[in-house]
Amino acid sequence: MNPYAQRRARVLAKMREQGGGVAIIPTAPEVMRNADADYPYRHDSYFYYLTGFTEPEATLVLIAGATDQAILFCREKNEEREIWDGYRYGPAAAKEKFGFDAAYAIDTIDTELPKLMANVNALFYALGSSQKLDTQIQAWLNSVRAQARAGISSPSKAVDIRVLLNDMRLIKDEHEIAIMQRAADISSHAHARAMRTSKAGLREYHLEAELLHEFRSQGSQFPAYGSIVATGANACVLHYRAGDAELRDGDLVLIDAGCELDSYASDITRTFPVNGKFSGPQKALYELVLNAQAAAIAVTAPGKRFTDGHDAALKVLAQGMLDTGLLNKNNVGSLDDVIANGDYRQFYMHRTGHWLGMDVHDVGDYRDHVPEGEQKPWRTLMPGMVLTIEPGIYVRPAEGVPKEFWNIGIRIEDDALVTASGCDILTHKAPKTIAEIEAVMRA
Ligand SMILES: [Mn+2]
Repeated sequence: MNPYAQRRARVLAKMREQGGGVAIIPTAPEVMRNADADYPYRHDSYFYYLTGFTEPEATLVLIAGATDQAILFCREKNEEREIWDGYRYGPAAAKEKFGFDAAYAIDTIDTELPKLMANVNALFYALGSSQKLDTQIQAWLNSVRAQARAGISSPSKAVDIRVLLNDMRLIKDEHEIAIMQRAADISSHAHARAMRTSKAGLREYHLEAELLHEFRSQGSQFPAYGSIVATGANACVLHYRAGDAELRDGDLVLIDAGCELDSYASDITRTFPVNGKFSGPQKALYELVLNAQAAAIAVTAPGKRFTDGHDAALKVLAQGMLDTGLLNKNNVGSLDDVIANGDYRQFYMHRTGHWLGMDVHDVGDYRDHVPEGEQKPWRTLMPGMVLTIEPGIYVRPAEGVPKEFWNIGIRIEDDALVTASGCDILTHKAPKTIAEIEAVMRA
């Protein structure tokens, strides 16, 4: 069975546990950028997870009734449109190729869906996720209700299907892990390529171009998110995009970039010196962030909590802030005080990771599921979860902060797959230690 059909079978089983019903999962709309030009099309992640189908204007319907059924609504074959826009499967070929029980033209959905919703207990869909879907569902429900006097009943309950799907998507299967490993490899090579290209006088966009070249030439369809290429003081702007600032001798460059491959994201940050050689102060803070990351990686293992990594990294970073004089002991007190009072936030203001998958900030609860009313503890890590581990330090000029550290911004980010005994760093091919980075940049 193909992985998508396997996942559909699992969703259907979960729907059955809740009394059965009909699930409706549309793909994403096409979005116009300007005039006649669309944004590059990206299908909906939930839809793709259950179909592997990448055409726009499609909807998956799953029926957990007397028998299980998976039905695709998609665009009809259309010779005229295919000349302009390219191949379409059409319902017949899509049914065969993707293993659906039935497939219909998307144009017939308004007449077909009310039939499929007749005498069904529950509707499963992404409640309130899209105005269009809400409006469609209202219309379909009304046409089922219109047949009440003919003895046809309409669904009486709605369940947010994302609750089922998010839990499934949080644990990656082998098919997904293989793709994520390839995405991580491509992004790792892209970072190494940017390091090798770097030299004073180039601009941030030159390095961005190197990243894009590597992504695309290795088969990635898109960057998974807007690439950050930030040199000098720009590295202290957390969501800075690659701009046109000049790379200057003696400055660092922070690159946060990853490709999307076959619908799966990778997410890597590396920080390196423009000229290939770390200065003393840069080295001091770099080692600190690297040690913080190692502490987080060490507690990324099954049975640990999602926040254990953040707590471990934070402890190392906060101690380092005291040791380097970024924070003045006389003002802020001990390590425990710094953590309790949040003084570290002057230099470390984000969390240490997030789930990663089809979406770069992937779905999945960050809290464990517990009975209603109980305090929800942070999520317990399990094999198959993938998360980023990305501590950093950002020093904006300020009174009392040693000048040698001003405008240094460093983040080190890897993608970790939780395994049976610990974690695998999927992005291990991206040079990371000072020795590795300096060696790559010397070559
Ligand atoms: Mn990230």
